[in-house]
Amino acid sequence: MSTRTAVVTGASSGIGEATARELAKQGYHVYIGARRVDRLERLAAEIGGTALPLDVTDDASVEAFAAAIEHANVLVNNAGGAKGLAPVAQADLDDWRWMWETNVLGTLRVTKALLPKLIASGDGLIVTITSVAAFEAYENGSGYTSAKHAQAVLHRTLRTELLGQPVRLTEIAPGAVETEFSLVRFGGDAERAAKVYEGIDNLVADDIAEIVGFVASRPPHVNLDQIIVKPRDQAAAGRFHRR
Ligand code: NJP
Repeated sequence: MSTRTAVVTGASSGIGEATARELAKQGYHVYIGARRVDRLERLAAEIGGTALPLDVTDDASVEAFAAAIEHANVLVNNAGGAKGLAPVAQADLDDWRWMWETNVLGTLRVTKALLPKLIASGDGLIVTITSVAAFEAYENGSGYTSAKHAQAVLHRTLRTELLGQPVRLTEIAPGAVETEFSLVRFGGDAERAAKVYEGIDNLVADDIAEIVGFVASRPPHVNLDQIIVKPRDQAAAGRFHRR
């Protein structure tokens, strides 16, 4: 096979959508997965990629997704997000389950399913989009920070387990990126979501996509292990300069 292929999960919006565009621009055939298939189909038509339904929380869905992908050089584990902001004392177990299922077990399911193909490609790359929340704890964020820590440890463990295999592993940990992330976190409350980004020069999805593109375009012996990227206006997970 001469065309290199990339797989991007959560490509129906935000970072995943921008990453699919960037990798297509680099000449990859891109398989894009998410639950909102109508959005994927529009993007696939634009970039000449393949839209596939994917729910990373569902074993059968991940199995069917992986079966539809013949070979894979790049996997971008991007599907994820947060639900709610609550102190541990008032933790909503359903929100926690959503975050762990999506970020942690979702990454596990998809990675496990595609690993044989990534190894067989002879030049594989796994990029996992974690978060500054994978490095820090912040108040009211324990459901998300714990899930992102766990997702990151899964990814970092693979970096050691795959030593000797032709697969690179890169963790990209963004700070604030203006996407649908906060809209999802606050259950569709657009006003509350907008406040998160108010008065800050936020990162945008393309900023992260360009970094994925840079990582993917390094020669096979160059492994960028971890990249933490925040807006200049952000010093830590909950610390911003607002105008
Ligand atoms: O958010 P958003 P981002 N199965 O909401 C998909 C991390 N991050 O681009 O299924 C399959 O625009 C969902 O698709 P759909 C964050 O944790 C962000 O910012 O159609 N896909 C959509 O395409 C996440 O890991 C920020 O609803 C599922 C995508 O995920 C990654 O960046 C900061 C799914 C989410 O797009 C991309 O998020 C940070 C499922 N079950 C880390 N559930 C930030 N934005 O500030 C969701 O530190 N998706």
